[in-house]
Amino acid sequence: MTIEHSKEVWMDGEWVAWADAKVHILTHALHYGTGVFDGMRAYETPRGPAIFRLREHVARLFRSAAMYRMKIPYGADEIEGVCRDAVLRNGLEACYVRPLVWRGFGEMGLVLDNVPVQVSVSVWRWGTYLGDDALKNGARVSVSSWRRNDPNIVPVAAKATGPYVNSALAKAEALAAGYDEAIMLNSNGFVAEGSGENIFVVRDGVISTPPESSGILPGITRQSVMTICADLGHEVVERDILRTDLYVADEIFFTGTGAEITPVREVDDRRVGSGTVGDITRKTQETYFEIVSGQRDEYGAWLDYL
Ligand code: PPE
Repeated sequence: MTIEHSKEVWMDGEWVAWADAKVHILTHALHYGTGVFDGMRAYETPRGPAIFRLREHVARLFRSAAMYRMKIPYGADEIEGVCRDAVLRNGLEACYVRPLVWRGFGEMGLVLDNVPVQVSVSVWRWGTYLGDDALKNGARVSVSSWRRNDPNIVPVAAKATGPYVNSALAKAEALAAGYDEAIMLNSNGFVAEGSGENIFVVRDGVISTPPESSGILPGITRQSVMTICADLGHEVVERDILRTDLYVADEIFFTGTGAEITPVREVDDRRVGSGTVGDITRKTQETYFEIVSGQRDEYGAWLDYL
């Protein structure tokens, strides 16, 4: 589905019209995938739009850039300011915010250090990531034949553009087979994550999620959900998860900026638990939506009001 056009994009210090936000065909990142990005959501609240965990997302952008030997020619506070302005200037209440840092036009070939680093921030309206039905009733997912990127092949803790072909192949395979999303195993055969989400598995009241050392993107929603679940009184453990753990789970859910908290109702055509959304998933999702919409003062520090 093509996205609805917004008004303005910030590119290298200037606000440009949506239609003019263009790059040269010899952009290094277009050929070699040499870019990093982040993604956050702005939500509508009673006090106007607020960006969820803006500071943490921008900090991760800088860590991603460092892993790829890129020096962002702006400070974190400047990028945070641009993200805020982007939402306001585009007149959007709820939207997705995408800072992108890429190797631009200059030198070609497999060099990094002499190619200029460019930066943009775009915003657009983005609905539910896996569909309204999946958000409400759960997604149908399959274990991918594609393994997750390995941290000794490309940095996986960085949110980098090129390595997302791994996710795109897994997602395309899942969609072509009639599923909503893919779950990828890592090169050791343990569950890593979805193509664009972290994963949580509940059994006998204990919530498990793969550790960062399993080669996942250290999700900001994941970290938030670990806090929410602990605050709700649940034990959360980071441990290696087997594919078969998915088949005997009581509940499974995805977390991500796009996916928010999406229940999983089927894995490889096997029903998860009773096949309906479980209590822990439901409560966690409800709490998350209350937090992002500004209804939970105790989590107020997670919202950056514009
Ligand atoms: N793992 C992967 C592979 C991933 O892409 C995401 C975010 C996460 C985990 C969750 O991270 P976080 O958003 O910090 O909780 N995926 C982005 C995908 C966007 C896109 O499709 O483009 C997102 O949700 O913004």
